[in-house]
Amino acid sequence: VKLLEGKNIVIMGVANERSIAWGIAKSLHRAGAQLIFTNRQERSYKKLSKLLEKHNIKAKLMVNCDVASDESIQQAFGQIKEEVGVIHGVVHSIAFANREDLKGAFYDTTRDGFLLAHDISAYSLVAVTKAARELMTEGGSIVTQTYLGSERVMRNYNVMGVAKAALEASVRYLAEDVGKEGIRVNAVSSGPIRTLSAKGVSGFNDINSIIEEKAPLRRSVDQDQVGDATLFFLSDLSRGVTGEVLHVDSGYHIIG
Ligand code: 0WD
Repeated sequence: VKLLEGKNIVIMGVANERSIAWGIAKSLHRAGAQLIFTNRQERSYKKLSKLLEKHNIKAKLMVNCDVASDESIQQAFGQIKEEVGVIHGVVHSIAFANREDLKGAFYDTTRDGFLLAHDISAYSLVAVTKAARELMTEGGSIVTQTYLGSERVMRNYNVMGVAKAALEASVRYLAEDVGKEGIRVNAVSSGPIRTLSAKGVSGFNDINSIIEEKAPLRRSVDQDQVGDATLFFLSDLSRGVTGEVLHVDSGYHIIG
């Protein structure tokens, strides 16, 4: 069965082949979805175009969107409405913090660094949900990407852990807002994966080897596993689930 046949899904946050959003794109494509991509940078747009060509995937639409700007979000979803019409899902796979805020003491985080991390990594989901719901006239599903640093202190993750806590709480409040419209909002909490963003977190490679040693499944997580879990949330299989955070981390979070 093709779980997403005839569904229009917006994917935000493919920077390159390693991006979690790219693993998700492949899963959704296999499930028959029509994909709409948003990119912030010209560089990401070029990389994505090459990736799509290489994997023989045709995007329904590619639009520019910088979630730091309300105007850019408005414009992106306006263009999607004009060219595609109804959408059934959004994948939010976006986060940012200054590199100097991802090491050392959390109390050294500057006011600006704190606000920036929360703006791009948490508020963006709120703004995107507001814009996307208008196009979800047949109901829909919104899925974001979070990390265990929201629940526990992970060394160096610092301000991003606090932003992810805000993101997860936002998932719950948004789920309540849009539930009556038949729209669900959920998060996947992935184990560490080597991506461009992960490189910004000091000592990231050590976390990865701890997963391989301590997690019940004794192996690290990859983009395809996150892709399939995200597919579950976007499909009807999860129709009874909203406001949830699903750990796709080889079970690491249950270990004391
Ligand atoms: O271990 C990991 N890699 C984990 C990542 C574990 C658990 C969760 N996550 C989360 C991240 O926190 C993030 O929310 O998954 C999401 C995706 O992360 P990723 O796949 O690791 O990161 P990456 O491949 O670097 O993509 C991040 C993208 C940016 O790439 P570019 O080069 O275009 O800046 O986030 C997007 C962007 O595509 N992004 C923005 N998009 C729109 N507007 C913005 C922005 N202002 N800032 C960053």
